[in-house]
Parts: sequence; structure tokens; C-alpha cells
Amino acid sequence: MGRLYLGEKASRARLREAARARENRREIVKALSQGQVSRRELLKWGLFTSAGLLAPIGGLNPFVSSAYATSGSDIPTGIPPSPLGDVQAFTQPMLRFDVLPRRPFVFGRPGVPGTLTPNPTEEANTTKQRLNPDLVQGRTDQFGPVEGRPPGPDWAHQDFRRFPPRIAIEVSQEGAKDNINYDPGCDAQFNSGVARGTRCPCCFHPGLVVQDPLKLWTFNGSIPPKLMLGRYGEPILLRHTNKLPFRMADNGGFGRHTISTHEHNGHHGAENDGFTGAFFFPGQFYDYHYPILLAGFRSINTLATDPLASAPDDNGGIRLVAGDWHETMSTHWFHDHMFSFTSQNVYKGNAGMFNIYSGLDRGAEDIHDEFTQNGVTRTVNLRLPSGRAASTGKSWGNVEYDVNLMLADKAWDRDGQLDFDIFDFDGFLGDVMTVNLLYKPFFEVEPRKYRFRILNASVSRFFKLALSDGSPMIQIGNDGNLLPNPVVLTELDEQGIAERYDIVIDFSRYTLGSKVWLVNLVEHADGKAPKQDLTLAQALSGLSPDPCVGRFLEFRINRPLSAPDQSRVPAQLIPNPDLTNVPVVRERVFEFGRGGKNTTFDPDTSFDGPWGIKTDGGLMLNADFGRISAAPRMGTREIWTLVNGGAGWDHPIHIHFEEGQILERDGSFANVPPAERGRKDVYRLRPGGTVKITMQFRDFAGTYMEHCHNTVHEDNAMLLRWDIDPRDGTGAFRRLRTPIPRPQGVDFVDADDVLPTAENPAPPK
Ligand SMILES: [Cu+2]
Repeated sequence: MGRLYLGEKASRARLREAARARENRREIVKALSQGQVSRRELLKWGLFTSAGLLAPIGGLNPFVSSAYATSGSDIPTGIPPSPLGDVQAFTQPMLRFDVLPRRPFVFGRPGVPGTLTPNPTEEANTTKQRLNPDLVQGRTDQFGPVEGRPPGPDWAHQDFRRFPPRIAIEVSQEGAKDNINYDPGCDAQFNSGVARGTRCPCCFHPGLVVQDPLKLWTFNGSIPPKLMLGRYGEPILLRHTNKLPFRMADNGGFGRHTISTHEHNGHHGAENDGFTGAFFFPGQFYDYHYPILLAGFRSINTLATDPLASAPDDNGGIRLVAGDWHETMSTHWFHDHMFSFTSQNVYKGNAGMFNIYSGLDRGAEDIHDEFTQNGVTRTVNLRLPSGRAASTGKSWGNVEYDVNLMLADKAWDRDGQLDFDIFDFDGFLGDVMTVNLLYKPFFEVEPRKYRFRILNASVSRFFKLALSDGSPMIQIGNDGNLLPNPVVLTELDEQGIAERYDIVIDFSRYTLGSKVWLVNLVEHADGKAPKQDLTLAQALSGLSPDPCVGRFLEFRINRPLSAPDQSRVPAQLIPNPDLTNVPVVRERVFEFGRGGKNTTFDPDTSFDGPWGIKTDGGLMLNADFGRISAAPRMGTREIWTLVNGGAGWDHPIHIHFEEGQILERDGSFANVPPAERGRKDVYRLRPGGTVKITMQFRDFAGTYMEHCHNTVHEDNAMLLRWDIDPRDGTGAFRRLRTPIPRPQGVDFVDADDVLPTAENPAPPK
């Protein structure tokens, strides 16, 4: 029996006990999220170290110990079942992602307004505005900058003048409200009959309650989640405005109103990376500049002469771009990275996806182009399932048959409002499966090939997907990247938190009118790691105590083929970059485990928790975003070994900024499955496992991170900072200062710790 699930058959006493425990936990989560008590205090009081809550906290309700929580692992202690009322699975259409409007960008000039007011600026815009008193203890005489980005040259947009914005996208973070501008990016026939402009209330199912604006905080305050479309060589300026409540306590019991937006795994300057300590406040905006460049653009194909390094133009052709085409990326997502509140904020709705289009991955399956180079004829467009330029008039970014899926387990309270429990540092598990923030929907398809970009947006849950009839799927991408070769699988690999799997399903094998389901095979009993991978038959049997096992998305093959399927899945997609001539200048070892300690105690930048990271054999350290744990030299390549310090848990480790290749899993390349042999940005360690990767550090500099993407582990101190010195690597390492955001402006402090192994040896002569 799983610890965190209470079935309908549980005794009334147990359900009451669980409900009481939940109320008590809610009080702690609330006090913590509203800043009335710090985690350090809670830890010191021992409230987070045992299963029972024993001590009263000043001003809060007394916490009672649970008779059931202390008596063994077979006793559920978590959240009572999320009430579903009469709502049945597969009775609502899956709303496809809501495409964010893209506007051609021009700077404003005196007397001529630009696309964005105020104009975006290279260094942060420090124009002062009067602060809302709720941000500053009721004071009415306080002022702070309009932009939350840290000011000054170290946080200026790198190469802003070389790559000025061409597209503006504006988005806000706000509380739940109806979506009155829904745009799925395609006609209703490709969206289970739901048309553009359909009003979408903020609820997990039409039969469930509408979410309270304090409970769900999403992009633009609405569902479904938002999709950003971009293409190489066309810089985007994302202006993200924080419209969350000014009062920290107005959070519905969990979540923090300060945010930092990580474009996971953007190859951008660190000022645009969503650094955990570069958060911004309600009433501020943050301008993220995404130049969207191929990695290596400063040193490889710098004159942009290789047709494979390209982006779609608006007329069915391509524009050449600099860089290495082997670094082309396709499927990103973006989400909050607020220090020690990432799990709550992402769970609350701060997550979207970003499709990046290229000459190779065009989003127009009917465009065939080829070129001859050195006597060899090659095609550029891979023609993956997407949509037809001839039907839509769009030469790129067609999404008719290219479908984003955001999978996440959620839980709600007895009023049907989103609920969260951070009490368990092993991780948070919900008991309700959602796709695109909707409870178990259906999706209508034509009998043809579809691409699905599947994101695991859970807090702590792993998935493993299969089709209910056991028929094959073709995996074409892993994380941001297309694989070197497609891999045919009847069961995908376990998919860790934040990993993206791009797959193609060919529905042409089904007869019109039939149905097939996506099934989750992973059973969890806690947030540490999957308990076991079930067989398809076991998962379909309904016997697992884990309510998120089994069918969660219904495909209805009920739309007649609207035109011949012109898409392809070529035998070669995108080979990995050839690194044989790139010397490895350094190796580092990071061990992820329990028993983390703090050595710095900076109240702004450090955080105590059970988890930690050991760098190069040093101490198992808790998170401190003021500590520099590594500082690779600009323009070099390194090998990093990621070690799981324990056999009882798994960690999906995310390394920001540049894609890595897995060289070895548990000591051998033979252990790396084919679907993991592309480039990656999240590396599942597996219990007791070791992953050796290689990465380059190119093009942009600044302050980046590495952390577990089980965001409960991340928030509880399994995170570290590493920097790339902005200079070219020939000088002495310059320690970048740490930003400390306040409503009145960002202070900078010196790094409060630099690990000895972060210091670089003298550069080679
Ligand atoms: Cu972890």
C-alpha cells in the first residue's frame, strides 16, 4: 500500500486522521509561504525531520501527531483522495496549448511609440515607481525599479545590439481567471472541436469547481498552458510582468509571489536564464532576451554558409544562421525558478512550453527542399508530422499534427481547490493525473502520424508511457533535441521530471471510430523514486494503489483524414556534434545525496535542507546561490560525473545552459539506451547510479545552476551555482557578485563562498 494514497475503501477514522494531518500541514505550508516562519526555524524545531507534527508554533494551530503517521510505512499519511464527484475520466476534450501572440518588434523613438512601453533596454531599466504599500510593510513612501532584472553591466543583455529583438511576446503571471483569448494555433477540427476564442474557465474539468485566483497562478492567469513559438535567428523579447498579489500572504496557502522565469534549456546569457536569485516582485516586469542561436555560433559556421544551419523564412524557404547545426533544438519549456519555492510555484501553474523551429524541424511537413554540396544531395526539412503549409499558408510552425502535452499529477482539497503538501521532503505526489492542466481528457485524431511533445511537469513523479494496445511508438526527441536516429519502442523509458520526450504515433493502423489510450506504468509509493515499473497488463488492471497509474489520455480516432499524410520520420534526424577534436580541459564530480550541511548561513542566499550536493569530493553542501561551486572557462569542454549518493532515491539532474552528451551510465556507454544517446539537459541518475556527461561552455557567460528537478529536492537544498567568467578564459577568474533582490532594488554582495575547485588553474600558455 502506498504511503500517500488513501483509497475510497479506507476507514472513516483513517480518512479523518489524514484530513486532520492535512489541515495541520496546510498551516505550516501557509506560514512558510507567507514568510511568517522560515524553513530554518521549522527544521531547527524538528518539524520536518519526523513524520509526526508535535509542537505548537507560536500563533499557529497546534500540530498533533498522527496515530497513523508514526506506525509504519504501510500506513498512508498524506492527502485524502481528491474529490472527483461524478466526474468521469475521458469526458472532456483536451484543450491544446494556448499560443502566445507574437508581435513584430520595433523600438519606440521620441514621438513614435514602439512595440513595448517602455522600450526594452540593454541594462535593466531602473526607472523608479512608487511601491505598493503591501510590498513594503505598509509604507507609502517607497520607490523601486520598474524592471526586476539586476542592474548594471554584469546583468546587461549580452549581445543585445548584435541580436536586437525582432519579436515581442508579452505575458503576465496572475491568478486564475477565464481565458477569453484562447488560440490553439489551429482550427477546431484539430482541437477536438474546440474553436479559437472559446471561453475557457479555469477548472480541471467542467464538472469541477473553478479555481480560486489565489490557488492557481498561471501565465496570463488562464488555462490551458501557454505555448511560445520561435525560430532560429529571430530574437524574442519576452516581457514577463508579475501581476501576482502584492501581499505575500495572499497566496491561497502555498506559492511565493516573487518569480524568476527559466527558459529550460535556453542557450542564452545568464541574465536571461531565470537564475534562482534573480527574482522579481509584483508590479515589476523582467525582460528576457532570447536571441535563439545555434550553440557554437561564435566559432563554427560563423559565416552562415551551411544550409543545414538554418531557420524557416516566411515564404517556404530558409535563412542561413551561424553555428553548428548539430546543436539544433526543438522542444523547450519555461517555468519558475524562485529560490526554494520552485516546486510550489511550478505546481501552481508557472509552466509553459516553447517550440523552436529550424530549417530541419520546420513545422511544415509538405515542404520538400534539397541542396547539393560537394556532389551530395541532401534534404533540409526533415518533414516531421506537423501540418501543411499548403493548407494554412504558414511556411513554419504548423501545429495541426504536432501536439504539446504537459503531464502533471495534482491534488485538490475537499472544496476542489488545488492543494499542496510540502511536509514530505522526499517529494510531493498528487493523486490526480492531468494533461495540459485538465483531468484525464480525450483527444480526437485522424488516422495518420502525429508528433507529441511530452513534458513531465510534475513535482516529484516519474512517468513511463505505453499505448494501451501495446503497439509501437517512435521516439524522435529527448529533452530539447532530436535524436540522431528515431527509436521504435512499445514502452518509453522512465521519464523524469522536466524531461521532454518527442514521440510519433501512427494512428493509421486504427480503424475510424476506435480508441486507444496513453497509459502510465510507473507506480510511486513516495516522492523519492519510482517504486516499480508495472507491466502494461498490471497497469491496466486497476489494482495499483497509485491512482496515477493506468490510462490518462484517450485518443479517439474519429476524424477522417483531411488530406494525405505527407509527413516522414527519416532514419537520420540530427547526429550529435563531433567532439573528437575538442580537448577536455577539466573533469568534475558532483554527488547528489542526503545529509546536506550549510557552511555559509547567509539568510538571503542559503537554505538548509536534508538534500545536498558534494563537489569534487568536498562536503555535502546545502544550496547557497551566493556560493560558486564551479567556474568552467569560457570556450572550453569538460567532463562531469554525476553520482547518486544513495540507492533509495532517484534524481533527475538538470544542468543549465548547454546540451550535454551522456558518455557513460554506470561506467559504460553500453548502458545508455538508444533513446538517451542524443543531447540532453536532464540526466536521470537512477538509484545508486552514475552518469558521465560532456559539455561545452560557449558563447555566453554569467551565473548558471545545476540541481535536482524533483523540485522538492531542489527547494530543499539540492541546488548549486556555477559561473562562466564573462572574459575569454585567459585572465584570472573574476567572481561575479550575487544579486539580492528587494522591492526597492537589487543589492549585490560578494560571493560568500567559492569552493577551492571552482578556482581555475593558470591558463595554458
Ligand atoms: Cu532529487
